[in-house]
Amino acid sequence: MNTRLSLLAAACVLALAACGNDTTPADNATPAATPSDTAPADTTPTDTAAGTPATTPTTPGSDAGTSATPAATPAGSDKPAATVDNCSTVIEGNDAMQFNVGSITVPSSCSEFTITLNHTGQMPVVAMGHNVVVSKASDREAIAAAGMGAGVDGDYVPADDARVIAHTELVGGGGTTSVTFPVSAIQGSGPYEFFCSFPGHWAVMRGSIQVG
Ligand SMILES: [Cu+2]
Repeated sequence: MNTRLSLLAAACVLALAACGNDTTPADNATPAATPSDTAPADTTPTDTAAGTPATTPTTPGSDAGTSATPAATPAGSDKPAATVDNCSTVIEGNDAMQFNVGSITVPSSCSEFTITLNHTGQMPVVAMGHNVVVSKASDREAIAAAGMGAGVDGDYVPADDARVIAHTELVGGGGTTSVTFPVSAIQGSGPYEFFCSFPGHWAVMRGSIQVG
């Protein structure tokens, strides 16, 4: 009898254990399902987040395009237009790696145009040198890449490069430089840009230049 009771007890234990085991996987299944539910939940906010910033830049971009010429939108559209006087303009570069203008409109009545750059900062040319290079917008990146080989002594401008329409010297803080070029050089199929070819600067120190 004792043996049978023991067996019965053992059977009960096994049954309970079996029941317990059945319960445990069921519990495991539930949390397993929760992460699955969470994953799609994560995907949804991601899509929403991606859609939101995409919409946001579009609005300021459209505003910039409305307030300025369409050519100003891709480069320097957040900066004011340069003041032009007597077929020339004076622009500034600073120690914060910025030009003070985002676009230059050259009067069509000018046969030549002069850009003067004042470096209003204090940093040396090797650390924060600025120049002004004029080219087609589509040539900017390639000119800057080739200009790295010219080094600071070569103004970071590739020598004898037909893509370079005009360029000033590279100057450090307190320096001034200028360049004069024929307006006909920027009357072809642009758009054209002015930029600083110092390594890294060309990505942000740039603006549009057009004949208006
Ligand atoms: Cu620069």
